[in-house]
Amino acid sequence: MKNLKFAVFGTGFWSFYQLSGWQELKGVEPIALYNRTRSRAEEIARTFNVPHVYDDPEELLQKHAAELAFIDIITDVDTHALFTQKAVEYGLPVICQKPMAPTLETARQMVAACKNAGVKFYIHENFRWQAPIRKVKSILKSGVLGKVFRARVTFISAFPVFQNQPFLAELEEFILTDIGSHILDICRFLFGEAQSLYCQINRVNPSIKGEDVANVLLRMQNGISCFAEMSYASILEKEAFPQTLVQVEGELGSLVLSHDFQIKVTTRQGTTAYSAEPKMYSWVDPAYAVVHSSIVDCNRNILEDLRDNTTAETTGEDNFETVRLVHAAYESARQNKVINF
Ligand code: 89Y
Repeated sequence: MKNLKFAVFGTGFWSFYQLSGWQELKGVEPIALYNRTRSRAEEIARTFNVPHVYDDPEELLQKHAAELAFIDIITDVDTHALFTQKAVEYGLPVICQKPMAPTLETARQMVAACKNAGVKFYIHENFRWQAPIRKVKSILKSGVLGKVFRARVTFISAFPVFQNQPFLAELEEFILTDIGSHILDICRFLFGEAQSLYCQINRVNPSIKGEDVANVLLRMQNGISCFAEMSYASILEKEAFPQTLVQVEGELGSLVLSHDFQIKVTTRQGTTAYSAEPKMYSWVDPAYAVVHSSIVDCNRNILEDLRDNTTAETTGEDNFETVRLVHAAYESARQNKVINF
């Protein structure tokens, strides 16, 4: 089987983990890196043995497009549309980090541009690929809880996230785009599409620009009432970062995903406990373990689609529905109104 060669655009904080994730998979090979600051790209190229480095994206594409199977965009959100457009011009499948775009309209244009050009478009949305979230999904699918009527998806933390990713402090729209993109995607993944939502936001930390607390109450099309709560301002006895905690109530029982990947399912017959630990690769930063580990599973799913047209879960078209929820949440918070879809 021939290796699929790819180029990476952007060699910031996440690129080390994204490239480490690719290294766990067979048949895929990074051959060129682009970064605005060349020295940083050279550093990453040395770490991963990538032969070509550029600080001009056009030059990279002119020299290598013919041998590339896809490009992987790991830049900040502001350049996602630009580089996706470049991929479209060169007819190359493209993977883009979340959040897809800074506005809903830009996201819509990106999805349409790829569709019209027949270019495969994926979003690297990895939270739904986390081991405990997959386990919750399989328990829900088993039907043991009966008809689900209520859920709570929680990401509450005081982790100093701005140390590793300082640009997050500069975002006018912070937690809903950064974490809401993941959490609302998990809500869709577990409980289906939303029919309406209502959102309230707060900014607690005075040294950042955007909101760091968000509460989103969704009514799903199947009637489930789903509360998604997020915070980077909550100092709790047990810091959970970067874990998502989940509680689900159904007519026959309940499920709780609590700290350290422990899941308990309770029915009238009693409680069953499961553990859903992430796979600990050698390169995983323990502070981000469950997230880093899920990069491999997300990449594998996309790779299968690139090779065999299997339909990846996190296509641009699918993720557009998550982007829609994020921006509807801002709209709801601005207007203090329920948004119906
Ligand atoms: O950027 C975010 C992400 O995608 O996962 C956690 C994070 O690094 C900080 O909120």
